[in-house]
Amino acid sequence: MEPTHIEHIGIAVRSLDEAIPFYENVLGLECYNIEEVADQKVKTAFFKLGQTKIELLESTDPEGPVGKFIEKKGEGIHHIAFAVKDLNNKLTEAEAKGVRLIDTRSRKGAEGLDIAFLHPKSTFGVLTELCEDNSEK
Ligand code: CMX
Repeated sequence: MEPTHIEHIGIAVRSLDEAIPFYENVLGLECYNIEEVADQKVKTAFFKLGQTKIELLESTDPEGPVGKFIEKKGEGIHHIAFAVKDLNNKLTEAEAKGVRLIDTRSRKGAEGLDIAFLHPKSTFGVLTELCEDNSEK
């Protein structure tokens, strides 16, 4: 895969309004973007720290992936996203190595990135996202 860096860490929260002040007022980070990803049934808030972002995820539907996660496990780390190049080829490689894919091809995610998820049951319990920034290509 040869990821270049951790693109972001996704954290499931019940309420962006309640969680954002911790990141801004305690950690001193700045929320630079709030975006709803209707497709994923979430509202997201982003903070930047070096090359890595923190993505807070509030569910907009109890039947969506984050709604179900919070119902089952409560708030906490939901996924880790690695930045890769040639995302679709990396998915093919991962599948050939026996990894279970959630997305067999990349799709559009928050911040205009191309994204795809690997199933936590084949990544040792951590929902793993691969992403690629093709916005300047
Ligand atoms: N991390 C680790 N394990 C997780 C998980 C997560 N985030 N979400 C679910 N699981 C576990 C469940 O606990 C369950 O384990 P057990 O069988 O041991 O109980 C297993 O995975 C299957 O869970 P499930 O409830 O049967 O299946 P779901 O319908 O909840 O689907 C998943 C799980 C990962 C396939 C689904 O959430 C998914 O497709 N996620 C990818 C998309 C996504 O998460 N989008 C939100 C973020 C979008 C963004 O970043 O913009």
